[in-house]
Amino acid sequence: MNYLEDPSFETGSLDPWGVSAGPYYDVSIPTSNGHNSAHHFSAVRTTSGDTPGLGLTQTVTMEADTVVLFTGWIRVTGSDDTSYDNRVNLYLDNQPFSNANLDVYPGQGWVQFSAQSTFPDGSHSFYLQTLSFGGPVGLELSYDDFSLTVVCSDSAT
Ligand SMILES: [Ca+2]
Repeated sequence: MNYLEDPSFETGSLDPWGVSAGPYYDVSIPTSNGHNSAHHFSAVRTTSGDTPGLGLTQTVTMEADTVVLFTGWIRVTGSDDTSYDNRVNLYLDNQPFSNANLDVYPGQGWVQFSAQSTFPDGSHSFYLQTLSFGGPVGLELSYDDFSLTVVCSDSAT
């Protein structure tokens, strides 16, 4: 079971994702060139240089204390300069996932990232942040095929 709704953006809508992009990105759901699918999330930079984080959030609800695994795909395009670092961070209720940092650069194509963390039961804010270091106007961050699944339930307590 994937705890995330619309994890592959195939509805063509941003709902139920919350997006924080400020004036720094043009956000859309393109209908082609996703990862193994048509639709994907796209954020194209409207300013150059370092930018505040691009955020995707969604509320998830756990029924018991569980260890969960997140996987997703990111692609950076829009520049021939492969030195522009884009760092992905994952948070739950503002606490970082363990092993949740990934650096992605233009020219790598779709790159998979994953991280594991423990969720207590209840409702939580899942937050995927990308920090873009340097880079020109037009640099595009694409995301697709997110998955948040239970690895094991903590039944010992
Ligand atoms: Ca997709």
